[in-house]
Amino acid sequence: DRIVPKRALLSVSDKTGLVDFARALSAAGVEILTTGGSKAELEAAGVPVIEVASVTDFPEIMDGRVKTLHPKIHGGLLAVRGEPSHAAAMDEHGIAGIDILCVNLYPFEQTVARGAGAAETVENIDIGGPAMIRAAAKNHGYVTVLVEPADYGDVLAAIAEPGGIPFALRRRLAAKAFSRTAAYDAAVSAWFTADAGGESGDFFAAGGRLAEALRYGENPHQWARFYRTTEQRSGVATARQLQGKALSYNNINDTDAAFELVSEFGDAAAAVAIIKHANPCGVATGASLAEAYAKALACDPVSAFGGIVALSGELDAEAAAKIVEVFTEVIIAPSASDEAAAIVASKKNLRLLVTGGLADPAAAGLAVRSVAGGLLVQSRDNGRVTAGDLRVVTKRAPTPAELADLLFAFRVAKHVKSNAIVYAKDGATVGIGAGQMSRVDSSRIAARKAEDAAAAARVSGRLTEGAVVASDAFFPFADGLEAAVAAGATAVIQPGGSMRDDEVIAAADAAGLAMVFTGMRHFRH
Ligand code: 93A
Repeated sequence: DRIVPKRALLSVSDKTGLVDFARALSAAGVEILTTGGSKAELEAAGVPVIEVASVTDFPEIMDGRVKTLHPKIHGGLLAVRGEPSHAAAMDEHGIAGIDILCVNLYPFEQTVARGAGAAETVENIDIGGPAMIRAAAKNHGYVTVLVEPADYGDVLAAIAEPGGIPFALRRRLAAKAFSRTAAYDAAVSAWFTADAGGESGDFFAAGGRLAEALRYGENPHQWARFYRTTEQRSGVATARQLQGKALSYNNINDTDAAFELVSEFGDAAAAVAIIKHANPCGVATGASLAEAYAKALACDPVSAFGGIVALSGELDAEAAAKIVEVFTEVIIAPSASDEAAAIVASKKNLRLLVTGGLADPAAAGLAVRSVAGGLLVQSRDNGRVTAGDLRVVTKRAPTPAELADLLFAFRVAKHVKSNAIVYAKDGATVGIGAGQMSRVDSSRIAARKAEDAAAAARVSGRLTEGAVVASDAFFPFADGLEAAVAAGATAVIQPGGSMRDDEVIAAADAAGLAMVFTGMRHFRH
């Protein structure tokens, strides 16, 4: 299944690595066909080439719009080697086989990105390139197709092996080739539909630009890709990575959760969120990022190991020094001081991402998930409860300090998988219960986590004593509230709206708790 290539066609817009690749092919005895611009580059470097125009016996015409669109090229790419009728056609029409196709396309995406006008953008829609790429990829049984310089090395290495390029490599490159032409056409289509406005509801037109092929998905046996949409939002998709290993699928998912959460607290002097498995294991506000980080870490120092840390402001040296003491996967912040970046640099693998600003929690956007055979698309949860939305339902109203913590806890709960229970005190979470099927289990877990944190910090007494508690959805029974009372909570925030609200309110009154209803639910699954 290996093939020793005899002829290659090189036609590239991005000429990175072209000369070295062509020179190595030539040295391996491969004849090189090429188009105008690529030819000029190769000839200047002294690599022997044959112009496509001399093979087709037809000049490049119409400013290059027609240069490789010719049966002598496409026949050479598509012929099934050893098939008698194909061999006869090659003989009859003087078609020689092409064994390697190396094409990267007119830079359509970059042309759009730099805001070029319509005429220039249209001229950058490559027609001949995708046609050849698709032909070569279809015929991967015989042809090797390369669509980016990153693959030049692998192909040269395979040519050097006995027997030449193996089927497995040709197949892998063909798959990549088709995903490249698909992404390219998606970009073209998105540009055409962008004028129609986002309200048309064509979700696919809004997104789907391949940003990166990831090493694997949630697990190593799953493949994964990262797509960027046209939504202009500060976050992991638009961030700049200053250092560290490539982000994994799980890193991207968790970093998104962390940054979306910390962005809720843009009004605080400083805020920090630490995320593990898409749930926060500690969130806090403070006078400085270092203080907020210490408070967030104290909530659940065990879970924070290997976590993602999001900060609401510029990463400074003091905060950076504290964060690098704990094994951390990713730090994301609006910016980082030089001193802080130098501290992070002491951990080679630790990724540092800067976004330029916080995300707007109130901004509109889309949230997408897949179901078997379909997609669920909804507007993102940009609901935000403020003090004016709250309705006091108990005899006692919350104190100003309780009120601040209630709003803080409810904003955190919005970012915790349901059923979510969040205990908070002094602008920091002290216990988080996430992702349980019953609300009372989440309540118990949150209280138990707070006990663990107290033990870890050698604090006597319960961290939940005098804390407030938030629930992402209403308490269906009084038991969830009674669990909060048992943990020592003094105030509760929840949407309300249960059939048994009266029982829940009565239980709160009996224990002297203050309770407020938000009227807004924050399920998150
Ligand atoms: O204008 S095209 O759509 N018509 C063609 O026949 C054609 N053949 C190759 N664009 C075409 N190409 C593209 O030209 C390739 O995809 C590549 O991006 C570029 C290389 O041109 P040059 O070698 O002249 O710089």
